[in-house]
Amino acid sequence: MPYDSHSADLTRQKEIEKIVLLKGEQGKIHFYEPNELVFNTGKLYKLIIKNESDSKHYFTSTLFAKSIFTRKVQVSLNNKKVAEIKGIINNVEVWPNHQLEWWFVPIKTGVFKDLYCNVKDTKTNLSHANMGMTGTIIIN
Ligand SMILES: [Cu+2]
Repeated sequence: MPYDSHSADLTRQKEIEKIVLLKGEQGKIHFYEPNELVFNTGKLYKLIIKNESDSKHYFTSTLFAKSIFTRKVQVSLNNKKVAEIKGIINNVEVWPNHQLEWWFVPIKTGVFKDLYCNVKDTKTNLSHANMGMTGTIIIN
């Protein structure tokens, strides 16, 4: 129980759900859908990062990670919670046909164009970012 029952805990408000899909095909293309995500400061978000492709992918944005307060990253398997990771998260990696939830509250505004995936494509030897897997995160 909190000592001060009147304190406002921004991480306990009703969450706003957003989904970003990790898509593509080895040797052809890799991308985020959508490749632009918009959030507002002070709101609690549940960002579902879902891999619907045949490769593993990173969701990496250092500027974004520095502009949010992470409540938890939750991992589920067959719709059953199997893990919660708490603390400062800098990036996450998701394997094919799996997903995770990143629960966070944006605390700093900005336009962050450093979202990318640095996994190497097994057929072209290019990074996924070089094949199109980049994006922008906007915090208003
Ligand atoms: Cu990737």
